[in-house]
Amino acid sequence: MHLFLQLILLGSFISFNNADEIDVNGYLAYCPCMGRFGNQADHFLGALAFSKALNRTLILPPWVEYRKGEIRSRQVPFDTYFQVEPLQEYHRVILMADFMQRIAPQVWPEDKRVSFCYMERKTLAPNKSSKPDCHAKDGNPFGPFWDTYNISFVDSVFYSPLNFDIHHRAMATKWQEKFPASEWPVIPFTGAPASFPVQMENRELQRYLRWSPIYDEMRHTFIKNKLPIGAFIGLHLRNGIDWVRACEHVRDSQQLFASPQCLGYNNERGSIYFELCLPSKELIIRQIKRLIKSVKQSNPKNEIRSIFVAADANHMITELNTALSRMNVSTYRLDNDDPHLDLAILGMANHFVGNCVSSFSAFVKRERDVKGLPSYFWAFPKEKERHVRAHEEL
Ligand code: GFB
Repeated sequence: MHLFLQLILLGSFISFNNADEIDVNGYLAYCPCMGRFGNQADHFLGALAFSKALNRTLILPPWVEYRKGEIRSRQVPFDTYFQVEPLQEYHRVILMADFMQRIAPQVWPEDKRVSFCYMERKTLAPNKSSKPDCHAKDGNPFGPFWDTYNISFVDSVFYSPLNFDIHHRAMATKWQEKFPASEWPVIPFTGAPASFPVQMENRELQRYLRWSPIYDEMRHTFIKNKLPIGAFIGLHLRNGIDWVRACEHVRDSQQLFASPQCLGYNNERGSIYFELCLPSKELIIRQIKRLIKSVKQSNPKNEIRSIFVAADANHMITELNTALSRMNVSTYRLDNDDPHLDLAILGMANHFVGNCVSSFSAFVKRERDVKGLPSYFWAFPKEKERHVRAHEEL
């Protein structure tokens, strides 16, 4: 009898000699193969919700990172940035390295490793077999990701027409019926079993993503040692060349990337416009000055003393310092590029202004929503509309 089936007959969880527990409800693995951190984080929340709905343990993938000049992606263990325990309050999870070392040898023999994709993916290698396949390891980051754990696949499954929207149409039951754990102890997806941007229903799962002790400590140290005592505003400026190019798509879209976070998932709060994606320097300075003044009025005992800027290209330090010198507010940034520390600090600011279109900003917004901290977006609502509304209110 298949080992996994035997385990199911014995009970839901089986303890082995070394007390490793096998989840007879099965496991779910995936490659965070699309985009950089913000995209992967959106996908992670969806994958977490999906694995809970299917009642399978989620194998926590490493974060996939790209370094300049390197042709293969780097895989950074999940717990470098986030704690594992808080996630367990929501659902069963296990680090991928732990799963491969302790569980895989018992439930996932090499000749049973079958990759899952929606439909056939074309191979990048011209000489490979023409049999329909997921080609789960073709290209970067796909190959380097699975290679990190010495995983190869012997076959493929196409799961079309099933999808990942477990909030509708009894989707989880359909997955369970079609791919029972007794037959499929591990489902390894070629990409994330989730949508981008994150589904509205899954946004609040952010509460289970808590910074690792090292990042938590680094952010506290930065705020304590580098920023003046008093309230600070965190800014996210997304203005690198990739972003400038991406913003050209605004013209022919209703939404772009993370924009539902301010426009609403059904454009309830309007359609996208250019400044929402790429605000001008003048608009940024205008909006910051307005925010500093409004905090001074609403909270005179805790005035803004400094600005912390996170950016992928231009931090605008000189421009901001010049513009804000009369208000006695100074501007700071990290000495060395560290996107995760940027995010962690932005999560603690008294106020935050982010880019509505960016999934990097979206991460901060969700973390702050969970904590009840205020956030705003560049150029939102549209300046003209705001003036009209202010006029109407007079
Ligand atoms: O995180 P991400 O998917 O956000 O990708 P967007 C942007 C990456 O740029 C981050 C760097 O993961 C960081 O590596 N980056 C952005 C930053 N902002 C900062 C910052 O403030 N500080 C630091 N240190 N690094 C979209 C993608 O990026 O960009 C799309 O979602 C597409 O897939 C598009 O590639 C052009 O959502 O902002």
